[in-house]
Amino acid sequence: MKTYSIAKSRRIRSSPYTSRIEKQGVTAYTTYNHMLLPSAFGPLEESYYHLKENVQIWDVAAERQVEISGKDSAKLVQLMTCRDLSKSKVGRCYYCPIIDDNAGLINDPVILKLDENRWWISIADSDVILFAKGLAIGNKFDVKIFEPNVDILAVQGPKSFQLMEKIFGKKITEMKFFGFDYFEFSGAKHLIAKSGWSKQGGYEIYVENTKSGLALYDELFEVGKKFNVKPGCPNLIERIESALLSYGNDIDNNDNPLECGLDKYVNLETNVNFLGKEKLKKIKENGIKKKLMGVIIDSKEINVSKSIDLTNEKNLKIGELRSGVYSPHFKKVIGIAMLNKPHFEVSQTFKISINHSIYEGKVCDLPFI
Ligand code: THG
Repeated sequence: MKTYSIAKSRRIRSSPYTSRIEKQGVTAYTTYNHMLLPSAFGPLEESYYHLKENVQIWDVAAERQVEISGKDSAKLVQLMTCRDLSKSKVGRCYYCPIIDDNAGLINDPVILKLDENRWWISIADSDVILFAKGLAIGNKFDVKIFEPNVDILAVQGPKSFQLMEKIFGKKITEMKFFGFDYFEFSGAKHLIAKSGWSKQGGYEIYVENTKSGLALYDELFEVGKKFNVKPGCPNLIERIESALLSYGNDIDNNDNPLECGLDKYVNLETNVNFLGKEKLKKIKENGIKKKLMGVIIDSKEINVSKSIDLTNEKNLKIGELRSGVYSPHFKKVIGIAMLNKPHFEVSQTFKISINHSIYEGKVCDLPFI
């Protein structure tokens, strides 16, 4: 496959860590929230094994924050998500589908409750800030909405706990999954959450003080030497095996959360007010017409840069592949696909054309592992 370099410009923003990761050997970027997001440090498989056994530091500054504060902030945040946040607690993170009036997904962020009247929406790749501002203006809400200078550093992998304990002490190992607290480093307090876009465990450091953050970046690599630390980034193989969804790739505005297996984060029984609630009730009543599923394909290689049709024995389209990668664990290509009714059944078979050859595949449940 021919590859191309990315043309940098002001519109595709760098992060405070860009100069460091470029010295450390980043080999590919994608863009995310109008920002550079590293997508490879050498071969994907090497990084995959390293992540599953050691610890990596990721520049995920592209996971931007939309800060919403003010008297009506809780009302606005709730209006945007179908997850009931009425019992949410300060110091906790919540994975929340954001949907429009038609129940179409706008984003699938992590929402942090910083205070009763102050929230960070840690967004995937779409302009949530514009949607939030439009809703606030239309509803005459008393809120302040802006993108603060927050540049997340993720520390991911099984050795992340020992590494972070060495720097921040025992208290950091006692934090619960999706909890957050504040930890001091080199003259600044940093919000650190036990979260991250891998299933290998770890933390996310929401760096606001860049100077202290860069000192922390260097310290993580210094102290990390004995844990075999390496620079890394969200890993396509690991994230597909773990079924961590990627907005814009696996799911988009033409899908609703029930079609995407996000039922756990859809609360229709309580009396909170959010956009698309009536629509979602109807969808639930009538049943979904398509569903996001896993697929396993009898192939050793794939590059997914657009949807690829899945067809049945009559050559009729039964769904589309949206992400895919060769998995060293399954020794086959695995992927995330949207299957049309009635084909979203486990062990449904299909055909797919990859590089002008036809391969067989089978539908399965998510996550793979
Ligand atoms: N961390 C932060 N911001 C983010 C991401 C992140 N913004 C963009 C993107 N990732 C948002 N998407 C996701 C998708 C999945 C998860 C987090 C963010 C996730 N899910 C867990 C799971 O599926 O097992 C747990 C969810 C739960 O049960 O609450 O972690 O990674 N800051």
